[in-house]
Amino acid sequence: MLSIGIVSLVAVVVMTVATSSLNSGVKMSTWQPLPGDAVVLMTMALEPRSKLQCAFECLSAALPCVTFCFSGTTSSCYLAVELASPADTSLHVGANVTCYRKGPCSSRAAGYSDYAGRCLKGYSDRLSYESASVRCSADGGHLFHYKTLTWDKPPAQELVEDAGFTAELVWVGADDSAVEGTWQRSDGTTFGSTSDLWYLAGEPNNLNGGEDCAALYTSNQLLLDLPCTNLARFICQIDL
Ligand SMILES: [Ca+2]
Ligand SMILES: [Ca+2]
Repeated sequence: MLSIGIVSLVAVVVMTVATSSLNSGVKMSTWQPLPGDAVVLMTMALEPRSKLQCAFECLSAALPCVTFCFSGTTSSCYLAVELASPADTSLHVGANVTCYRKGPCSSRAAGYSDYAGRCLKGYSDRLSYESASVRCSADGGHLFHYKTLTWDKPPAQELVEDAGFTAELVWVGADDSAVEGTWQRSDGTTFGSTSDLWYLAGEPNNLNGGEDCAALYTSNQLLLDLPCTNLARFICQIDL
């Protein structure tokens, strides 16, 4: 049984558009694979290109493109729309074609991508902890809730690589401003100074009695406490 049916409703136009190099910033984490039995309507077939370039073509297409399909064997790229009720599966492009649709994060706020079930965005401007929190709130989110190494370290690693945050400290959402040594996130959850989230044994050290905000060290995805007035890049989270 073929995994994907591609239905030709309009004449398929084979494009010879030169492969664009303008696809920087397009991330596959923005896209979700369609189920294997999904049926889509192919509206345009492009010359072979990479999967990321195919995603870029979908984003920049003049026609409404919410789905693209990509063949891993031929690198063929198809721009498509999903069918609500598939009626005709007469044209199949092969079992090795996978179709992707924009994930839910793309419609929540600009620049957010799906990282394991939550929307994250790395901001490059450097702000104080409070100003960074305000920026995240304006997006309908909050500073990244870094809760467990198992669940949060892999997406953090992926995000800082995508964002190019190399060997620096970026704000995440936790502070001990209310009770020294009790670290609280904006959802009310807390963790202590002996959590394995902290960087080595010496952190948090509340240096000079004035470090109440948590930052992620992007070389190892572990936390340090810093003065909240420091200016740093930051990661915002929108919950799905
Ligand atoms: Ca402190
Ligand atoms: Ca510290």
